[in-house]
Amino acid sequence: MNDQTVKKTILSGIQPSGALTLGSYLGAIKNWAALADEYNCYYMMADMHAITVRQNPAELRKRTIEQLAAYIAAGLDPEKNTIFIQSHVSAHAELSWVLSCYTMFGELSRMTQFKDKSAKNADNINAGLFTYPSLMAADILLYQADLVPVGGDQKQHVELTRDIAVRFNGVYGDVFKIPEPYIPKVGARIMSLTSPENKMSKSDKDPGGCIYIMQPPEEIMRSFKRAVTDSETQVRYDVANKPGVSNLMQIYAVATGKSFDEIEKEFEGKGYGDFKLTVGEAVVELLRPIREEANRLLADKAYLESVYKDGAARAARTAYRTLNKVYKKLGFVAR
Ligand code: ATP
Ligand code: LTN
Repeated sequence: MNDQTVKKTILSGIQPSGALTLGSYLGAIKNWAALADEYNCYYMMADMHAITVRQNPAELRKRTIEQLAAYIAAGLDPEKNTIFIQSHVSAHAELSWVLSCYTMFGELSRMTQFKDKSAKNADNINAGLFTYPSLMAADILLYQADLVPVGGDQKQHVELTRDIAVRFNGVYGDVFKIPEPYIPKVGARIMSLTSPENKMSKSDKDPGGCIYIMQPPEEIMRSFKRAVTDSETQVRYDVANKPGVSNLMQIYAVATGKSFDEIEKEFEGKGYGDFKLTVGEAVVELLRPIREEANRLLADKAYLESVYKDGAARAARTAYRTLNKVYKKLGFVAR
């Protein structure tokens, strides 16, 4: 038996719609690197998803490559993981169309991300923003993924993918593997440092609330010093009453591996000033090697190009196998 038949498959992706944040690192990427030996892994730069919101073309191109460098710098070995750019494997667009015919208007209307993004982009509520989950389902189902490692905000999309796959299989037999979301216990929802009731998000209009993977240490420290806390002085995990402090505790816990109990003890009797500095320093040290390695890789464009070309060729082999099967089941005449 070869690897493909023994190992389970993983697929995930991130849209190059902005600089990568600490949220996407802790919620998603950090967990990916550890899975390479156990699973057959596919990770992509979801550039096709990114254009559901208007992008500057030069920026999009640049960010896609920066995201690739960050993936590798965060520990994704291109020899062990298939890393590719979504638009390079046209099977994604093709299966997306098919699946949009098996996705219901009502289902898409219930997606919280669609509701949030329509509110934020009221002048551009385009059809792609609405059918975004059908493309995401295509991404996942093309590779017959067993697991989809994402942050908590993407759970609803993975659940819809399952519903679409079950519906399709119900009509045509066992075509798709039914995937499961894989969400970290801690770090699945990192909040903004300035408005801890909102998710830290790369397209956030308030950059002070966000920490970026590639940000210099001084800026990271400045953002942590300004982080919103509350009028008490006690470091205690209580999301409902102390959202700012609980968010900082969550960040510190994932950065250091400490439990909430240990953190509460560590800062007993100390003020928030000390606490914010310590969390900031832990994040600086967590991100430092990633930033340095990403910058080193970005100076070697030929290497990065070889990674995404090789990735797309490998991904396409699997993707077209599934797409051909789907077309046959649907009754399309073979090309
Ligand atoms: P955008 O603002 O463009 O919607 P985003 O910053 O919300 O982007 P995504 O590209 O949507 O980030 O997410 C990339 C991955 O990181 C997804 O798996 C997502 O669930 C996860 N993720 C994003 N933000 C966070 C966060 N604040 N906490 C934990 N996980 C997150
Ligand atoms: N929608 C995801 C990005 C994404 C994705 C995927 C994640 C696109 N396709 C397939 C997992 C599997 C987001 O992070 N906003």
